[in-house]
Amino acid sequence: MMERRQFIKSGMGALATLAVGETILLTATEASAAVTEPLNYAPAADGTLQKVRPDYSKAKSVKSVCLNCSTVCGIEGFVQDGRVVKIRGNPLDPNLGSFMTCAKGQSGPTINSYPERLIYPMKRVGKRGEGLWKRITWDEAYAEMATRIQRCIDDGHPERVAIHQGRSRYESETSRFLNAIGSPVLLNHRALCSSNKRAANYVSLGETDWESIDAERCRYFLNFGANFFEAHQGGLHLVKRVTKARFDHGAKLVTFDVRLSNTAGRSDEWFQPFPGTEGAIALAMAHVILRDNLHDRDFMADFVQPGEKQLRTWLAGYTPAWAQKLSGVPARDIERLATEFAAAKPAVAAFTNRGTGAHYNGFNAERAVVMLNALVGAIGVPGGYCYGLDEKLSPGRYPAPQPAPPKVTIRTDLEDPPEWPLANRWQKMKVGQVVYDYLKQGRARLDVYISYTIVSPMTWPEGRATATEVLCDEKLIPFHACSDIIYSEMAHYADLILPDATYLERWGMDIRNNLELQHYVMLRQPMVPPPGETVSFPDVLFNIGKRLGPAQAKYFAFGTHEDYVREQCSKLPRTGPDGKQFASGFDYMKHYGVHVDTSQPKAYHVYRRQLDAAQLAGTRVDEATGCIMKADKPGGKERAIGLVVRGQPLRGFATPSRRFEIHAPEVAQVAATAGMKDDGMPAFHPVPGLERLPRDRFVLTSFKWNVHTQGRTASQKYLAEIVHDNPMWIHPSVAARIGAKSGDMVELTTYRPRSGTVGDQAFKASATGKEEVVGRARIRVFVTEGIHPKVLAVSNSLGWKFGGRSTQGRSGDRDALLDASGQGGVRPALSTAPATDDLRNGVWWDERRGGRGNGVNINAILPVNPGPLVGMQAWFDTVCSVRKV
Ligand SMILES: Nc1nc2c(c(=O)[nH]1)N[C@H]1C(S)=C(S)[C@@H](COP(=O)(O)OP(=O)(O)OC[C@H]3O[C@@H](n4cnc5c(=O)[nH]c(N)nc54)[C@H](O)[C@@H]3O)O[C@H]1N2
Ligand SMILES: Nc1nc2c(c(=O)[nH]1)N[C@H]1C(S)=C(S)[C@@H](COP(=O)(O)OP(=O)(O)OC[C@H]3O[C@@H](n4cnc5c(=O)[nH]c(N)nc54)[C@H](O)[C@@H]3O)O[C@H]1N2
Ligand code: SF4
Ligand SMILES: [Mo]
Repeated sequence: MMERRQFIKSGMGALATLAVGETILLTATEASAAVTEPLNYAPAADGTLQKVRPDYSKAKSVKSVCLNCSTVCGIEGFVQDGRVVKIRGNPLDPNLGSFMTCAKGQSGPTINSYPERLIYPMKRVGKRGEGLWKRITWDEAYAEMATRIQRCIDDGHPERVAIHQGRSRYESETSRFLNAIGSPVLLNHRALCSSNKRAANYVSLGETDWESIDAERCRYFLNFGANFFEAHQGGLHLVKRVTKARFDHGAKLVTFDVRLSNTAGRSDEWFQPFPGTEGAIALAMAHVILRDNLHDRDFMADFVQPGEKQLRTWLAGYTPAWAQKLSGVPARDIERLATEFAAAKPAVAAFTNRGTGAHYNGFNAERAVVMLNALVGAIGVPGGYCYGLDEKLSPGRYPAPQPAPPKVTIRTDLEDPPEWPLANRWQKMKVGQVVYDYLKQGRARLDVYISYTIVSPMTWPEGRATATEVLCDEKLIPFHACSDIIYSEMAHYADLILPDATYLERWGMDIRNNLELQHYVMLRQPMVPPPGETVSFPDVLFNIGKRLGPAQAKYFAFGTHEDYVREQCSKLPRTGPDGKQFASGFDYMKHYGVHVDTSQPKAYHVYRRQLDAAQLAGTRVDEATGCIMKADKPGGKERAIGLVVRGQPLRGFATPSRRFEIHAPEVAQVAATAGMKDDGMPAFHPVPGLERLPRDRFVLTSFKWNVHTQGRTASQKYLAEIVHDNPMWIHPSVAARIGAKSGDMVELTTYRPRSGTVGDQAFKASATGKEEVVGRARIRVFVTEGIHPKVLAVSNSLGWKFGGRSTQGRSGDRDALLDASGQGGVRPALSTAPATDDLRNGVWWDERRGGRGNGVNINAILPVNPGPLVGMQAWFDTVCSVRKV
């Protein structure tokens, strides 16, 4: 032990002074390299931290894009003395349209100077997961990765190289890298996030994964499980417009959430459905709308499949009384809400988010909600359920440097698992949560696993069981390189750590749906240079690419990521909206941060657009369906490109029938290939295991805080100060039952899901058919009326084991944390600035100092549970029991 200590530096603070070739032991209690004092503080003469008042008038302004959540707001940063001292919104971002940001946006710069950032590339020297690292050079890191990847290519197995990304904004860059080497295995997080919602929009509308509600003009919002006042992929943008609509013309907001979220609390009416019954409520509303003839007869006749008559028959059994029995929401309220919604048509919107989607039956439930808009003719109309066109970084508008590698065409089970045939149907959504099980089962083999902005041991189901087990197993993952900004649980299980630049220190193009219904694009540019030896991940990939054989290297000859982005901007205008002239599109973007294409009208009534003569050339009309058919080439396969409506050749929807598809024959066909029976209608399927839930069993759900984003923000101390622990919300009736009050500790036990009801098998169904425990956790409770009596709710984002003192809730001088063996902390001589370190006394929630601690990671005991067809993780369906300890 003594000998070992002589060459091993210990603790994260030591990282800052680590020389190349030196070894460091990173223990579970400490995390990374000291950089500078916290934002807006400076060390005084006596060594204490003093708040300094920044003078923004002297600061340099840099436009960029926030990425503290997936809403990606346009921002403006103010830089002084090499530091970002302030962020505000960029009003040119059409979605944001103001100087406002949320609390997370404000705290973004704190991550730049987090005293425990990773700043050097490091190579593992002990056993994987032991935490023993050697500082290496980037040349060594690139060479090692290039050699391993080249071996896969030379062996004819490029698909053994995978990139696994969480909320990345670099799909264009990562795809280029994998296309160059010939691997299709770009794994992502969509099945954990929103794949049911995306699939539902695609099935119904045919051409978008995401609605852009024309909220400012909307009169009635029916919100099924979106918490857009706190979370939501675009929440800030929606809140602004919903609020305006309510003030301007008294728009009504109705929310279905099992929990009194901030959105529920700000709604005109809040209903708490039994989990997984949102689809039933939507179907019953549809029943009422048709029964009482409140629908838009013309729109349905012209544009909806199936016809009104068939739909009436199909909906007949889905009565409000039936939905009340399942959901607990009173039938009279379902009747009333349906009537109000239809009366306010067409400026109305029924929409969802994960409260509806993250269930076994989420795909159909989402479809049923989207259907409500079609029944009342609210699709694509002012104030209604709209959608934009061209919301991708298409190479036509944003060209990538040439030559670009051809798209890889091979498929593998890992990125395209055959059990979930709708996962990759419209866009590559994958079924990320089964990846580790597949590796375990030998269904796929990987030689090189590159992880980027993902912390599966924290944010994924069975994170600390299956994910960690596989990440530790060198037979299953022979080599793991992790790009991260802090020493996360992902980095801990890597062989190579690739320290990244933060979103305020790097380049990138960004785009998302625009609630103003026009195409736009944003530029992310470094506000300050990346610290230490951190390198932006796309540059890491490009630098590896340059070291591969000539067949691959030629795709990376263009230069750096900055050059890549410059090329992507090359077709953008050079004259600004205020008449300013620029030398290039890149310069335009650097100045404004945003470009909005105002040359096209707002995307209302997309489906009513007329087909022009060129589009109509060589077409024929199918008499039975009214579809305008065209072959892709002479004698080639015909497909519908439009619809004849009242004698006019219109574009219609981009579905196979060119109609809004409530009935989607494609879903039925695809389901059959996977051995499932499905009639192609958004029928209601109860969640297996949640029907007739025994009195002592509950449904465990989770939710997101307004000041935290997934596994991204716990290291931002100002946010961790606001929320650092996550007691479980329980209803007073549950509290009485188990004899607990707020603040008491309880033991929570979770159980594996049972088989499904539509011919499918739960992915990891209990083998015996009997109740099987997934895991147990101890957690404090918060007793509140604001939760459904059968639901227990715990937030995610917290309970880190690694990541530094802010995430781990550990305060103090790092040297004071040293244990008897000299480990667990940092020797004073090695720490850069312990006296000015805000984490020293600032982490007042440290349990050892009488604080409440850093919370519980609930994902450790949530089962991997992909729903049928799309494969989205049924996060909110877990059966559990609870007892006081
Ligand atoms: N129980 C429960 N779990 C959930 C959810 C839930 O509702 N309930 N929600 C799910 C959802 S919607 C999603 S999208 C997933 C997301 O979960 P993930 O896919 O894991 O994504 P993040 O949490 O954003 O990724 C966090 C990791 O990225 C690192 N990181 C942050 N910024 C950077 C950077 O600039 N560069 C690099 N290289 N790394 C960075 C962080 O340090 C951390 O290690 O979580 C899911 N997990
Ligand atoms: N502050 C913050 N903003 C974020 C994120 C974040 O982590 N934090 N993450 C971003 C990402 S990646 C995503 S995917 C979005 C997610 O955005 P949302 O989907 O809006 O947020 P969630 O918290 O995942 O779930 C929404 C709501 O569903 C409720 N819910 C849980 N179970 C049920 C149920 O059975 N039925 C009903 N009706 N409701 C239920 C929860 O109480 C919660 O309020 O947010 C994005 N924005
Ligand atoms: S909502 Fe907040 S955290 Fe998300 S992108 Fe906008 S400012 Fe950043
Ligand atoms: Mo997400």
